Amino acid sequence: MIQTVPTTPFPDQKPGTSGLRKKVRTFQQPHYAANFVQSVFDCLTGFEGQTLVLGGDGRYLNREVIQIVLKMAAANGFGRVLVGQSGILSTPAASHLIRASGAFGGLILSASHNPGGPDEDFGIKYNVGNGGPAPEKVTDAIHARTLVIDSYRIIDADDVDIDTIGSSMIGDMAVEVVDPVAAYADMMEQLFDFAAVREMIAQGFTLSFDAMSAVTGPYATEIFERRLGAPSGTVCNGTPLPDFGHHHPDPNIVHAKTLYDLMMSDGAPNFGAASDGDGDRNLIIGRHCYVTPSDSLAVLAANAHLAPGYANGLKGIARSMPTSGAADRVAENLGIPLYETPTGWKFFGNLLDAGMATICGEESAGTGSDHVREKDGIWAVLLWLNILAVRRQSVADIMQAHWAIYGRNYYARHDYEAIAKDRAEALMAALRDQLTNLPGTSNSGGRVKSADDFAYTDPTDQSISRNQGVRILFEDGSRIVFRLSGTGTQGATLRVYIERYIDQNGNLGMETSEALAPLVSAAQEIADITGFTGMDRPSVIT
Ligand code: G16
Repeated sequence: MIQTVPTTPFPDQKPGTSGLRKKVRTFQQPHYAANFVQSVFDCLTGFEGQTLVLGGDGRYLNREVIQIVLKMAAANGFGRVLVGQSGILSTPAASHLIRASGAFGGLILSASHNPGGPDEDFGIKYNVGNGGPAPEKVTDAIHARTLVIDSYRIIDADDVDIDTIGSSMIGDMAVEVVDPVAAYADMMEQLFDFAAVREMIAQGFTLSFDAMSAVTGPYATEIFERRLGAPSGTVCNGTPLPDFGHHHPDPNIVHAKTLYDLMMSDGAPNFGAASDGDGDRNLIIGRHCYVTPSDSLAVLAANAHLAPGYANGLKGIARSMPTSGAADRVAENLGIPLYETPTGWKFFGNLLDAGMATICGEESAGTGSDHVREKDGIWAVLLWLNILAVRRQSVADIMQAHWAIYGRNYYARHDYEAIAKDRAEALMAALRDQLTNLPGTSNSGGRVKSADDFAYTDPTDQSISRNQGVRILFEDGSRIVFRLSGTGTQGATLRVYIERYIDQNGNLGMETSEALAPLVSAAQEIADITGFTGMDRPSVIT
């Protein structure tokens, strides 16, 4: 029986860079999740009788919210829901399933790389029919709806068995529980030369993949161990756990420290990689050689033609503004366009749909292509493996060879976490006030050439996004970018992105911290980070 449940709005349901992310306890308030889901449905038209894809990264609250969504989808008139077995679907696999099944859209339950558990984070994200995150006009409409919602529709029914593959009905709606891995793994086999990678592994190439007790465990085990023949144990932390085993499932050198230490040790395997909570981010480390996400994008773009799925070349490369310019040089060399977008994968979706770009990437460890409309951690690992299988060089040798052609963009991101929101906003406002005065002045980083607040005009629909981060550009091509994170759930996070370019004839072998030291001082001088935040050093450097 369909029930219409009266409710009152929650004032804090504004979706961020990728959906609504809040503490689990916030989501546990009566009606909280239902209000948001109904607000999403209220902003959609024409979904009656259509298919919805549903799944999440297995974090705490995943199963409960899956049941709520199933009953609400039935009450609102969807014809069918495809749900990943046990509620599991990685973000890229959900994107693929939406596209492959011709679904109207999908709900992905995840707070991505944020920790999980009763005291940690949960999230709900709506993806549209192209498989990508809802565009800003949709998320704005959802937010507006959350502020006035007064009821939601739900079916009074028993919970559905989501652990057994097969079909059942809730009211008039079919629920199909599907294997979350198979279709995704099949797509990967189409894109990459599995035979070459299998042979490389059979000949003794070793790898270690850290699934961080998050969603990629089942995907990695199927692909790396079963289909590519890597020995069992290649995948570490391979079972998705509701609290990610107390890991912080953010694949960077701080949170994937065990992998990092292994890769820097004498007994390091040839290749190490990790992915995040929902499987869209990646970390790549060769033996004794960490690869920054910005460099990884550049190397993948320069070598993508070595994989069958990209043998015809790339149409274009897109990167988010704070991502280093390493990929720009590759695009120039290939004679293809380079697009610089604001942070947020949704900005790439339009370019991919329009056939303007093939490969996209972000400094925040996201890389992907036009095979889905999300970034894709396992995809990035497989493209690296395909390249290694063809080139038969170590990761370190590939990096050296790359810099010798293109020069090196030394790069680091300094995060100042859990700052009081008003202090962070005051810091950004003070920076914006200086924009016109900075050009021509000098500081530890050298002479400032220009300074602006990044704005982007989408070439596909001419929509404009303003205030996307303050950029300080120096005369020698170095750059500092200041931006507030859109994904934190506690106070504000200030991100300071620092980049210095050294051309092919310069010193390509410096330590990153050494290369960037003058710019780190300049960031402090320009933004008075300590004065505004009270912090004398970043919480995390990646
Ligand atoms: C999300 C978006 C990414 C974006 C990131 C930025 O990542 O999908 O495209 O780069 O947020 O995070 P922040 O605003 O904190 O810098 P994810 O992996 O959290 O979905």
